[in-house]
Amino acid sequence: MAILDILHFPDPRLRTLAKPVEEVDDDLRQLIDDMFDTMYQAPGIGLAATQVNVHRRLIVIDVSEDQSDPLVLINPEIIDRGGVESMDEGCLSVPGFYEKVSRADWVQVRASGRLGEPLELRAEGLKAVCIQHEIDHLDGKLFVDYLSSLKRQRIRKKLEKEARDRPDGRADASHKQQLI
Ligand code: K1U
Ligand code: ZN
Repeated sequence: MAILDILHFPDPRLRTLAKPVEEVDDDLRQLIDDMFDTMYQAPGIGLAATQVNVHRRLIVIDVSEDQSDPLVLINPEIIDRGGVESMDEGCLSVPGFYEKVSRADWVQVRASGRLGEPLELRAEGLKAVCIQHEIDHLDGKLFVDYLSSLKRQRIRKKLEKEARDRPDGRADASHKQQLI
């Protein structure tokens, strides 16, 4: 079990456009397992590779209450969407802040699964919102980008202060990029 460090807003590495996964191999499956461990421990309902400083198109999700519905999406693409849903969103990269964001209420997604097998699925409600939130991460986008610049600025200032005050100074860690 490995718990990975999660990047925090406004770390510029969160703005990286992730590259497609080219090979689904044991190294990638180890990363997937580590991402699930990290997400469940946080706790959270989703995690994008971008958030753990791996700039490949990979997300993990589990919106169940008992860790019974893990979903791995490699190179996910939304091929259709509809409806409008407005719900409070949080983000493990923006700890402590929850704000309403408007998104599609259902999505049809094409991706590959943990073994590299092709997948197509329709998700609704919280799962659909979470998939959109995680794909945004792969495109370097954060839920705070949907808020007013005033709100975004306030959040940025609070998190910058918290990072400064933290003894490990984690937000100042090296800006080295990690690609597997
Ligand atoms: O991407 C992330 O940072 C994970 C994020 C996903 C998400 C939450 C809400 C709406 C859209 C996307 C989180 O998991 S934040 C934590 C959270 O929502 C939660 C934590 C424990 C139990 C239930 C929810
Ligand atoms: Zn997030």
